[in-house]
Parts: sequence; structure tokens; C-alpha cells
Amino acid sequence: NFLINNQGLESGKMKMCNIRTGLDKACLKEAIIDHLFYKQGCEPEGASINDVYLAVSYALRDRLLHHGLKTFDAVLEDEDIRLVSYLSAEFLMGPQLGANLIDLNIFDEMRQAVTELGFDFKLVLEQEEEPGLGNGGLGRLASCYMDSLASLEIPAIGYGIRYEFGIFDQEIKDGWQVEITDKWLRYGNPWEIARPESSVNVYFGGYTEQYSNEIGKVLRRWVPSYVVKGIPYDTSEMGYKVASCNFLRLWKSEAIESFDFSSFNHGDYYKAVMDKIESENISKILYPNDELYVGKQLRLKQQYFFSSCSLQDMMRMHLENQGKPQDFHKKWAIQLNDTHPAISVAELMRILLDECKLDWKTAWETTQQTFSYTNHTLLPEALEKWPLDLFKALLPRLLEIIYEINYRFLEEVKRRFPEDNNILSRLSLIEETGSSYVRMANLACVGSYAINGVASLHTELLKKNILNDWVSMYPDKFYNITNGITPRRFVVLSNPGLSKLITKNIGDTWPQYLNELKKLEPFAYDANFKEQFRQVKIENKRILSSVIKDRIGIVVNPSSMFDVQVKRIHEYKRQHLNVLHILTLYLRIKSNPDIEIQPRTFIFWGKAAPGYFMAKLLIKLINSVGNLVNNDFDVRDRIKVVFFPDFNVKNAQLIYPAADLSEQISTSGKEASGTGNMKFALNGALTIGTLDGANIEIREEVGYENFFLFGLTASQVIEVKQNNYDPRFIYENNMELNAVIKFINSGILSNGDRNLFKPITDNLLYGDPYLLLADYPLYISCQDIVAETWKDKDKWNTMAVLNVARMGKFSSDRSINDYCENIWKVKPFKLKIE
Ligand code: B1H
Repeated sequence: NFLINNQGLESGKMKMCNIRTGLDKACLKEAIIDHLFYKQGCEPEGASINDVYLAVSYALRDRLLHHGLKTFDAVLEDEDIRLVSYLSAEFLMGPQLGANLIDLNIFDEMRQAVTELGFDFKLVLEQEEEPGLGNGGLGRLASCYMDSLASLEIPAIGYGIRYEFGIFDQEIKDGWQVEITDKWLRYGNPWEIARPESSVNVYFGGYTEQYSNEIGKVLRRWVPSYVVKGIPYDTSEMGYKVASCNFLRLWKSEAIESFDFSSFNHGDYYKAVMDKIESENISKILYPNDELYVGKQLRLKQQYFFSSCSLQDMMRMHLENQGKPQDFHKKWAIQLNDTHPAISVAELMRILLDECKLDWKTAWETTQQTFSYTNHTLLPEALEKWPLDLFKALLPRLLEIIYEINYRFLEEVKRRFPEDNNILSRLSLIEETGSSYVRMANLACVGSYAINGVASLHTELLKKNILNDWVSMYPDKFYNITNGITPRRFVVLSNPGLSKLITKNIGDTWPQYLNELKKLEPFAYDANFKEQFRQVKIENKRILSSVIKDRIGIVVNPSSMFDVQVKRIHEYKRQHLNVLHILTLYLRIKSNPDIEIQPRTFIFWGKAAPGYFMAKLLIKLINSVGNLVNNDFDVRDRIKVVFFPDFNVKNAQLIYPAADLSEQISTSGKEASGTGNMKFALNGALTIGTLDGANIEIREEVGYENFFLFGLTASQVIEVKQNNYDPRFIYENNMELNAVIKFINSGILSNGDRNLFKPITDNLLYGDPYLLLADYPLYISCQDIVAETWKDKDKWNTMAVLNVARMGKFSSDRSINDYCENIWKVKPFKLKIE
């Protein structure tokens, strides 16, 4: 502590300022100046925006660290505290600076400090390159949960991989997606701290053998052919307006220094260097295939690498604090975010058996009380199963353990269902259908005490279909925990206008207790409030419009309806159904240019997996439609189509606040939950959607009359498919649809090429697995109702306000509370800090 002239107070007054922890403007300025000097090697006068961004971030990191160190000092030692460990191959964190300022409640202080130092605070915020360490919803959910865990003061660590290259950056060239490497670390990452002293070794390859220990006990051990080092990098995860702070620990892979001496000694310099490169490759890049399993060896290495590193780390902390190995589950509740870390079940067994020397029964009891598993998808193409040969070559000891788990488990199944051989083969951890595979979902199910889906319908369908046998076996393991989103990032930070309006009317505790938004209900009928609400929305739309103009040169009208679909491009999400609607409107205009059409701006935003041909063709189609519609004289700007490149968290924060209509139009039964749907509604967009995922619960909450519902239900989808669904019949009998499909193949969209989009239309006409044509008439009439409703702005705003007021359930705080109470059985730890 030292004395400085606190310029934030009355002049001349002196105040104690702690350069590490002080939160007022004067302390922040001092801290920034210090970091500019010590870390960036410059004075404020010579600093670039990036220097300032880094210095500001370091100053903030110091403050977070102060909270984080105190939190973990307290909780690791306290044997009554069970910590949550969230294992996830993806964390889509988004920019950290703004979010941390909100959590510490010093956004304005920092803005003033930076401004007074002579810099543009907005530019400083924009300077941050976000860590794109996730594909989409699953990764973003993990980050929302980290935010809620911290805000609810649940001691927790998130574990994952520090990918050197995250999800690719997307550019659009001539209407096609082009992938650009995401070099997010190029200017440094001020938020992380490397902890090389906590590195661990991970084995790969080789063989296993039997040996006798000192007292003659026969044991097994793994003799690997190579070893990789995992180095942890920690990022603080501060809670909102609380003292405690958690962290995210991401592993980077490196070569161990000593291992290749033999190669060196034999003069095989090349091999030694190659091994080093191979080790480093493990954490090199995030696989960009959302919901598509591709059996790549490197991916299995990644999964085992981060599972093993994380478990070794937890076990080390547990033992260092005098815990017994068999009490591991009392210290740690481990959540498996999908099957990507499911190998952890076998890895914990390996550690307990081979390293802690527990007997099988004790080790298995401990393991089964440690894990719980979240399933995120019903799509069969996302189910992970590893070819047995691959598995065996890479992880021989793990396979041995999986065999033993399987043997004992199947004995139990036989006792329960003595007559049923089929259930045995369905529940087996090993699939034997010609080739053999290890089934990761089965491993997760057998090793976990709780299994959950991510929305009511999803959980019901899981229980009814893909996990049905597991329900027969373990009926009490199943839970539903509907997803949620953090209102701190997705309202307070990204929609300051709406936040201020809400706070002015109902006070400032709603970001922590989102159900308080209910108090807004009466304002849905208050003309004055609604006018302010409308102003906020229009201002957000102006901001987005100017970004659209700057980045892609399209001028859009902020008073048109912003009709938005942002999510990964996937056939089941049906971006092409949206396109069919746009073309329907276009053809209506072409056949009668004076027809009354409510002005709309259609906005698409989303990435396609680089190897997903249909998804990439869909992007081309959207851009081609945009090109046509945006430049057609007859349209007279009544409809515009925008494909905004590079959807990420930073861009997402611009879009949700500016939307009027949220497109949630997946085929019923396909979208496990969706979380974008929640972000839109919470920011006052109305939803047009199917009865799928969390849409169902959103509609229940906001009221049927405030939601535009259309489409077949999940059970109707099954029924239609079973009854010889014939999309061509619909095509031939619906005139508008018929004209639209013909138009797509007319060549007008594609410089005369009538074949370019044929893969899309053929897929619809011959098969239509996602039932676009079956839902088309329902979708179009629902969109017509949307347009009618839009005409009555007063009604629309009432509906929008009611949406905001009734979205409290979808705070990720509620989801995390559900996990705490029902699954993890953990309680908050309230850190006191001066
Ligand atoms: C979701 C994935 C996913 N479900 C495999 N499954 C991946 C599967 O790289 N991979 O191998 C990546 C992602 N992602 C999404 O999870 C669901 O589609 C959404 O409906 C859900 O809201 C989200 C969070 O639960």
C-alpha cells in the first residue's frame, strides 16, 4: 500500500491505494501505468492500443487473482467442501475484459481511468481477440456454467484444452465460406497464467505387463512407447458481485525433455524432433465439426490427454490435502460435458488401481460416485465410438480396464435380464458389428451416478430412445436439467440500454435473481415504458446496421423487422426453410410489385464445418439469394438478406440485442436444447419456432400467445416418416413451394448454372430427411401471422416486454442450482474478503 493523490476524490485528499487490489479510478490508473511500464516497456505517451489493452487486462487479472488465490487456499483444505470439476473439450469464453469489469462492478471506473489516460475505451475493448475454443452451443454452455458457478459461489474448476488454434475465422468469398486459421494467441493472452510447476505426464502406446510389488502382490502396469507433458494455463473466472473466484485450467501439450535421449544418443536426431512435434500437435487445434463424429486418432489423443491431466491434477490436490484415494468422490464432483471426456471413467480407475493401489471394488465404488454425464444430442452421427484397434494401440491399459468394467457390468445385466441377450449386446461397452468399437456413451453411463439431458423434451426422448436400455438398468440415474445462459454477459454487458431501463424500473438485483424480471410484467401495458423499450431496440438495431454497413457494405433499414437466424449451419437447423420463405416473399413481389409487404431484414450468421458440403452450399445459396433480392428494383428495399461472416461471441453480443424475430425452426426432436433461443427472447425478440428443445419451455414461460408456433411435433415427425413420407406430393400440390423450388434451379441465382443448388433441392424432393416440405405450408402461414402482428407495433412491443419479463427460468444460475441440488450435492462457500 502506498499513498497517492486520488484524483477520483476531492482534490488534495490523500488515500491509501493498493496497486494490486484497489478498485477506484485512481488505483486503476496507477496500476495501468505500472503494467505499461513493467510488462509492455512503455510510458502512456508511447503506448499503442494493444499495449493499453494488455496493461488494463493485467491490472484486472491482478485483482481477480487476489480473489482466486484466497478462494482456493480456503476450499482445498476444508475437508467438508466438495468441489465441482467441469470437464469439457470446449469452452467458448468470449472476450474477457468487459465481462470481468462487470463482475467486479468497476466498468465505469475503468472506463474513466482509461479515458483520463487519454485512450478510447471502446477501442481498448474491441482490441481483445476472443479465445474461440469451442464450436457452438456446447462450448458456450460450458462458459455460461463457469460464470454461474462463480457467481453462485460454488468452488469449481473448469478443465479443458488450450488449443493453439481455436474455431476457424470465417470469410465469405464470392458467396462461399473460406476458413482462416484462428491465431488468437498472436498478440499474447493477458488473462492466463502458465503453471509449469504443476505439469503432469501422460502415457501413450506401448504395452501392459504383470509384476509383483515389494510384498509380492501381483499388479499390472503400463509401459508406454511415448510420454507427453501437459502444462496447465489458468484463467480466473470471477463471480458477479461476490468475493470468491474460480478458475479455468486449460492444458497445453509439450514434449518431455528427457524422454528422447535414447533417440539422440543413437544419433536419431530426426526422430527426436518429430516426437517433439507430435507431442505438441495434441493441443494444436480444435476439431471444427459440430455434432459430427469423425474417428481421428488425434482427437482420441486430445480426449485422453486432457482427461488424464485433469484427473492427475485433482488427485494431486486431494492427496496433498491429506485426502485418501478412496475418498476422492467426497472432494470432487466431476461433470462430463458430453462423451468427449468420457475416457475419464477408465482413467480414474487406472489411477486408483495402478497408482493408488486400491482394490477393484473400492476403486469402482469411488469412480461411480465421482462422475455425472450430460448428453447433448440425439443425432446418431454425433455418437462417439472408437475403433478397437486404434484404441488398443494408443491406450492399451485403458482398454484392459474397460474390458474388466464391461465384464463385471454385463454379469450384472445378465442377473437382471437373464432371458434377454439383445439387451446385453446393446448395453455392452464394446460394439461388435463386423468391426469392433468402444462406445463412449456407454462408458459414460456405466461410470456415472447421474445422467442428464439438456431440456425436457430432450431428456424424454433420450429415455425413450437411445438410452432406453439404461433406463431399464438404472432408472434412478436420470435427470433433466434445462440449459441456461448467463444474464451478465448476454444482457448486462451486451445490452446496456435494456439493462439500464430494467434497473431504473425494478432495481439492480435482477442479474443475480433473474426471476425478478417478473416485476416488469405490468410495464408491458405501460405506454411510456414501452416507448423507452422501443427506443432501446431501435438504437441497438442502428448499431448493428452500421456494423453491417462497415463490414459488408450492405445498407439496411433499422426500422425494418430484423428477422435473425444465428447458429451453426446444419441441415437439421433448417436454414434452408428460412430461405424458402424469403424466396416465397420475393416471388410474391415479382408477381405483384405493389403487394403490401412488411419491410424485413433477414440476417444469417453461422459457420459450416469445413467438410460439410451441404452446409457450405447452403451458405452459397443464402448469399446468392441476398445478391438477387438486395439489388432487385421491384423489391424496393422491402426485403434485404444479409449473411454476416464470422459468428463468434463478440459478434453475438451485437446481434441478440438487435433482433426482433428469432428463428428457431429445427425439425422437432433434433435440437437438444438450443441456447441462442434463450439469448434472443431475453433481449426482447419474439420467437418463431417449432416444438423442439428448449423452445417448448420458453413458450410455456412466455405464454402461448407471445410465441409464434408452427410445425410438426416430434412424434408427428416420426409418424410422417413411418407413413411413406412423399415430399414430391407436397411439391406438386403447393403452388408457391413449387415455384420457389423451380426458381432455385432456374439459374437466375447462379449465373445460369441450373445444377449448382441441385444437391439441396434434390435432397428435399427425394427424401427430405428433415421434413422441410412437410413444414413449409405451416411455416409460411405462421410467417404471415408474424408480419400481421408486426404491423401493430404496440402489440408487438407488449409481447416483447412480456418475453423479457418471463425469461427468468433460463438464467444459467437456475441450471447450476439444479445441478448443485440434484446431482452434485454441493453448497456455496461464501468467501469473506476485506
Ligand atoms: C450440441 C454438440 C456437439 N450437442 C460434438 N452436441 C462436437 C457434439 O466437436 N464435436 O465432436 C461438438 C458439439 N453440441 C449442442 O449443445 C446442441 O446441439 C444444442 O441443442 C444445445 O443447446 C447445446 C448445449 O447443450
